[in-house]
Amino acid sequence: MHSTADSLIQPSDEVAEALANGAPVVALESTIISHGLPQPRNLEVARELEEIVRAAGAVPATIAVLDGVARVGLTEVELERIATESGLRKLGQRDLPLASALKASGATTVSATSFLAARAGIRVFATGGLGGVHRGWTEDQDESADLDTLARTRITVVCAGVKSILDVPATLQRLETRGVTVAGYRTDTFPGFYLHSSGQPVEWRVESPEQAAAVMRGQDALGGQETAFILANPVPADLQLDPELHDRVLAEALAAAERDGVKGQAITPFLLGYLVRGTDGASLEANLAAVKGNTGLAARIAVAWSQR
Ligand code: PSU
Ligand code: MN
Repeated sequence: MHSTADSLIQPSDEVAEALANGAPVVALESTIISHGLPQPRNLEVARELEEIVRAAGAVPATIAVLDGVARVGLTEVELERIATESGLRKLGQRDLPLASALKASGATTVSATSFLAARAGIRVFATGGLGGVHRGWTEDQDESADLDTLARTRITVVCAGVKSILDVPATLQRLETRGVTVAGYRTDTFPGFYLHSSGQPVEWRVESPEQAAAVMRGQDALGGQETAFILANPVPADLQLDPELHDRVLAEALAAAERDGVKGQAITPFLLGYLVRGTDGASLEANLAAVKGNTGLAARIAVAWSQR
């Protein structure tokens, strides 16, 4: 028997119906729930993000792989599994065939979520901060697969920039080289994830969900390589992490990672976890404020997109 994409990628009834009717849908990733946020807050947040999408008149589609099947839109029980099951894998796009074949379960990163969302027919996706080029790249060549997927996937990702644990200028450079469309949402500086600004300029600025939808229409009308549209939406300045505290604890976290030899898939959760503890939870609040803001904006964009 052959498995088809249809049996490997399963939208929930609600998501399938919304897509069939051209109703607005917003994809949400699950790695932030399983690996990016501490329990039990992660489950509350997972529910809250779905509520934010619904309040804006769109349907949430949290994506994860359960027992080998990529689920697009989770039930309450499935959301709980992602938030509480121990040993859940962190799946990038390249891991999906393995997870399917071996009937594994895992949370999906930005790369896997973008891929699956696009395959399912979802155009708008909200997350916290993208992966990118890690500091020390010259030694480890650690560049998140997020960038590569976004260079060849037609999806709009609303994010608070890229994670500030990364080499932000190098990441922006890679996005430019790979031809990914990037704009700031009502800002001229690229956001800094926990921080309102990374200090790096962003050359384009979009002022409204309707403008974002127009950019998406432009992508489709122009054709060519199916690239993503990254809309970088800063955490409000009054909800950001104190920049001095951020810089100090991040320096400690990077030193600890180096000392403990943390690398590869483990480095992002390690650094994010260190920041949460080292800032007494302040980084968590800034992270959540960013994700919630992005989710609301993504929902408004999905609504504008559905009215085309
Ligand atoms: N944004 C957050 N928290 C996270 C992540 C993003 O606010 O935990 C996750 C995303 O799933 C992203 C992943 O794709 O971290 C990047 O991991 P890596 O650097 O190993 O590619
Ligand atoms: Mn990596």
